[in-house]
Amino acid sequence: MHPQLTSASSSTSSPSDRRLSALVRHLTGSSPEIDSQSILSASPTSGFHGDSVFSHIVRAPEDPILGVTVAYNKDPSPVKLNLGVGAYRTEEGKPLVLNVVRKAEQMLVNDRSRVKEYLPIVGLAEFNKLSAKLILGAESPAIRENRVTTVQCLSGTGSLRVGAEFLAKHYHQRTIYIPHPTWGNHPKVFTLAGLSVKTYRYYNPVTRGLNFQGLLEDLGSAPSGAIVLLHACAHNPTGVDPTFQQWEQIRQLMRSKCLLPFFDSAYQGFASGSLDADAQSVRMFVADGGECLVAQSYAKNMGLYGERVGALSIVCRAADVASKVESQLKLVIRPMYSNPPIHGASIVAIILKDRNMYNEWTIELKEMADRIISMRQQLFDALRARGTPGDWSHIIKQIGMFTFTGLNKEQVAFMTKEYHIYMTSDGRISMAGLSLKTVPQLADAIHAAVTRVV
Ligand code: PLA
Repeated sequence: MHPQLTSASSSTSSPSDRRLSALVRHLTGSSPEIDSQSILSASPTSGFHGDSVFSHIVRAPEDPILGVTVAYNKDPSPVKLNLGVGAYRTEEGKPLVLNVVRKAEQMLVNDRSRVKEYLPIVGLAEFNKLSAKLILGAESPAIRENRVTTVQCLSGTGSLRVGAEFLAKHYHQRTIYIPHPTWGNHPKVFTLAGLSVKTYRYYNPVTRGLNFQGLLEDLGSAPSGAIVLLHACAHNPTGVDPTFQQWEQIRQLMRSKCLLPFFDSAYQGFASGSLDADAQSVRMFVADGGECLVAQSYAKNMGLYGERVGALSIVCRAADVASKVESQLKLVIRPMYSNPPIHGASIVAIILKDRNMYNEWTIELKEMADRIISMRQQLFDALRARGTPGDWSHIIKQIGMFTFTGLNKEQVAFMTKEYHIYMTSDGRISMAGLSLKTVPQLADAIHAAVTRVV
């Protein structure tokens, strides 16, 4: 043993103190050798007094949406059904990888010239251009005039977060109005980015439709310049969207008050089956020449959930502004995750730039949307056949991935306990997780819940 270590082994110091001082000497260079065995053998608590430095930490609750999957995974029942997270399932209840995505991946694998170099901070240039075109339309004057900056981000969530951080740093109004209710992650994303979150009325639980009057009143009394989060289509969780005429009124009101639109487009193509129809709200706001932000996700419409592919576009009034905005977006992204992943964005770029691949995609997308729509009819018919009390027409009126059933927390808990059906406690069900085989099970469960649990 090194003499210094030996001398440290006085009878007054404990073995853990000795290990510690040996480590200090080693790290400061005063001891070239060290009894590494004694350090490695130190048990986690032996050298330090008291508990873990993290022992005060309280257990956080599971996420209200993703936590449903955690509970579902723990259930050993063979009939369990997960209608919590919005993830598309086939008629056989399996996750779906689109054929066109498999093809694109094969092309990527076969192309030996492809490398794994870092992408630029803003991501894959081709992907960004094509993404802007997809949401704003091929003929968009804003794109033609170079007034749009688009950066590749980590799916819809990452795009919202980057946009929010940018606004918190550079926009004069720090308040964002989000609909009530909205996707549960919205308030967290915006608050953590440094914005102050307020809500505007959106849903009327009595009509199970849009509270249009409330929406107009709340946006009408928002301070000038405030940011407003709008679901581009297929509002989550309500499945209720404004009509074209209502969008037009919202646009006029927002422009007259200089409210800044921040669109969340997580379901383009999923609401109606048409990519263009589902982008109408966004395009209406861009057509008037005004400014807005759009967060896009390819999780649902291309089934790229875990690849985390999305884009943030900021539409500006002038090209030089857009280019300065982009320079600042880079400063937001670089310290956050440096630059985005390459694989998913390459898949999207291959599909969007080739006419045949694109057409194939739209067919597969329409099939998914149509299957969801047919599940609405099936569930509605099944409840009617059972004479389930209540008006269930909202199931066929609502759009997109979810039905906001109106079932309360207790009824949801009952359905999970008695029927092994998993859904979020606000009564939202993912229609994309249903199949012909499971509709009767869900209808039985809803019937029992509304007749037995008040
Ligand atoms: N915006 C809205 C309105 C969403 O519903 C979701 C996903 C996202 C953004 C983010 O999606 P992404 O980051 O995966 O692109 N909402 C899901 C999943 C489908 C989730 O909660 O993360 C949901 O079940 O509500």
